[in-house]
Amino acid sequence: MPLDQNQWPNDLRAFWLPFTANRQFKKSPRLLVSANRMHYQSSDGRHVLDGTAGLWCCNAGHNSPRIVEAIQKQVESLDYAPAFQMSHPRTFELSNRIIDLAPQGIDHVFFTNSGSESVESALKIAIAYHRARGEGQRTRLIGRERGYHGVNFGGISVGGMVNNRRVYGSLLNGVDHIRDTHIPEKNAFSRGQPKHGAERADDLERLIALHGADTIAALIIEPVAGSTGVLVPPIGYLERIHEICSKHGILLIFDEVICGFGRLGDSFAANYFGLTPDMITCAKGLTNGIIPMGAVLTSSEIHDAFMTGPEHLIELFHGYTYSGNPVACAAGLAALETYRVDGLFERAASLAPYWEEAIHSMKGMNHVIDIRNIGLMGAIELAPRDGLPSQRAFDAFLQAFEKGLLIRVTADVIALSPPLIAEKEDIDTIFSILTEVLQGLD
Ligand code: PXG
Repeated sequence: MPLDQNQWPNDLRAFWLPFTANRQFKKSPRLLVSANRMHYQSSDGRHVLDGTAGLWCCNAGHNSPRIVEAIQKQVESLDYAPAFQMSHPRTFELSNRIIDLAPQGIDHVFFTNSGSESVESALKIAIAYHRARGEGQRTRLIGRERGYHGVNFGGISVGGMVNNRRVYGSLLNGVDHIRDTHIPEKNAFSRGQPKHGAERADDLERLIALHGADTIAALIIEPVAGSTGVLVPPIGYLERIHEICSKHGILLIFDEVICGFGRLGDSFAANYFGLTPDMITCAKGLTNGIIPMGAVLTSSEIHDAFMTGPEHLIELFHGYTYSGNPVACAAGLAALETYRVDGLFERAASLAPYWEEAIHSMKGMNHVIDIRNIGLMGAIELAPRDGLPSQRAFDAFLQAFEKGLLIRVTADVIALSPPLIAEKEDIDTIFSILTEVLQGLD
């Protein structure tokens, strides 16, 4: 049903939309008014297939009844409990459920409210950890070019997406970046992990030689880079990164805000790739995107390094008012239960080959210069228009939405990440709409 006239906002001026072309948007707003499973309904009454799980977060689809009910029940019994020097039972329950899903050796959970906060928390914990064990000179943080780690100062400092950094001054000092793993001249149209590029991990050795390992606290990377346009790690790359970090006592942080909770067909990318980092940052799918919540998962070694000194003193001077909010915890518990009962991680794994076939069937279409995929995520990269980067993909986004499909675009890359409840027919619909869009795109 189209939106009732009385519900339509009469003035769009006050709201400043995040990461949005505000003036274009306000000329022709795109409003979603309800959702169910794989579909949104737009304010003009159209059904829109969700090709992106919201913003990579609604892994169990929309308005999942178990999660909705859990939130309703929780808010009726305990709305809020102070997060400092107090807690409530659900924080412990949820931490244990998360740890059950994490690789062996990851045993502790620190709650935040977003991916950006998870990243800030992990970076601070890394520096404080080294200090706690007498290596206070290890303060340097390393990220990777084209990395996305949220929008706070730590995250944009270790991040490597130019537009997110360049107007914000000098950022954190003592940060450096290894090269990204994008090698289109060798790897274009790879299915799953590309063959070439494991040696890009050795770029970390270059920075170690430059700065000295004993000044470096941590390396943070996305196991699969999401926001920059789905860059899948070359075969052997992550293993080499893990080995170099271990050799030099550098903490390895996997930023799994996108990969976590089933996107690759396993609980975490760490499990998928069979590697245990020192910390994992997550958010999004933790509550199926319904209530903001994030977390940093750490090894016992990191956690235990702080558990010294007099017992009445605070060990880590860090936390948020809403760390472990009861309603968020209820949403998280219900989301994890839904993933388990409905077998959604396994479902993603079993759909991945179909997904791969479907996305690679777009090869040869108008403007397509690369296609990348892993698990239930993928990207179709378009050649940019001369002198007008991003415009062609943005047009594709607008046209897809008109035709009833929600996609994400970043520069000239179309990124896709449907909810893990997708049926094969949904996947077919995604690519038949995209085919129509690309055929008509100049
Ligand atoms: N780390 C990673 C790896 C992310 O992908 C964040 C941190 C920050 O999370 P918050 O919750 O603070 O937004 C993210 C977020 C997109 C898109 O379409 C990606 C994100 C957010 C919004 C859009 O690529 N990733």
